[in-house]
Amino acid sequence: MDSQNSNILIQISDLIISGNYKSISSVIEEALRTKITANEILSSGLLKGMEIVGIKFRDGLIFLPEVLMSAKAFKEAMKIIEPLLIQENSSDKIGNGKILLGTVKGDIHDIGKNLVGVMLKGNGFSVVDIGVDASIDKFVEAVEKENPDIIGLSAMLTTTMISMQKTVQILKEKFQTKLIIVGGAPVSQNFANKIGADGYGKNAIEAVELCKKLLRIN
Ligand code: B1M
Repeated sequence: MDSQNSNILIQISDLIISGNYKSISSVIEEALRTKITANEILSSGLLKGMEIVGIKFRDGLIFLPEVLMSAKAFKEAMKIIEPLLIQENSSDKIGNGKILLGTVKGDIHDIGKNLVGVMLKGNGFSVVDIGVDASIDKFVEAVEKENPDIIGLSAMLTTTMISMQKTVQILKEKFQTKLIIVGGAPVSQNFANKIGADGYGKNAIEAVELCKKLLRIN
């Protein structure tokens, strides 16, 4: 990558860190004009920036209002690159199956879940997203209405892992044969095994691979 491209990506990461949601769209447009791909913008710009936001927040260097602005900037950027990400990550397969996604009760983080949805769509899955802070009842109703092939639960807080566990337990009681996958920063393969989920995806790419594997799609 030439130095002009890496400068723009650093600029994008800095705009996420500073939560500059007003300027980010024009810089993303500029990056696309210089032929930087949406995947590069995501991984080397947006996600790099958000990682630093997380570290600064953890270390008490920034506070909730700043993190909210960073999240807003991330979402502004995603509005532009989402269709391109779907294109860049698309397989020629269509009609791979239906995935129901939601962030569990008590948790309002949705950037990671949304990204999982984008990558799934790019790989021919249809996605039904029930949003954040989703109660067990909301999951149950959505499963009854949508009859998805796989239910995907996201949790980003250590405190909401218990919500995830309860949701998986009730969904498994009600819909014995439905496949359930889980993910999110505090979640691990061990935790997934412990709560009886059928799979764990560390990131959006792994989530797609997992859905393909569970539904036996090559
Ligand atoms: Co919050 N937050 N936050 N936050 N936040 C974290 C998660 C935290 C790690 C920050 C920190 O301390 N370093 C920390 C959690 C600590 C813990 O519990 N271990 C934390 C905290 C404490 C909180 C609050 C409690 C703060 C407070 O109020 N005092 C509060 C909780 C609110 C609530 O949910 N009830 C809170 C609030 C917020 C904001 C609203 C300000 C905002 C969220 C905005 C939004 O999502 N719309 C926010 C943000 C932005 C973050 C950080 C900085 C970034 C999260 C993010 O979007 N990452 C985060 C720190 C961090 O993670 N580094 C943090 C980018 C995203 C693409 O990655 O979400 O990991 P990620 O998703 C990945 C994978 O996890 C995986 O794939 C995704 C894509 O690759 N994945 C799945 C996710 N879901 C999946 C599902 C799958 C498979 C894979 O299958 C179904």
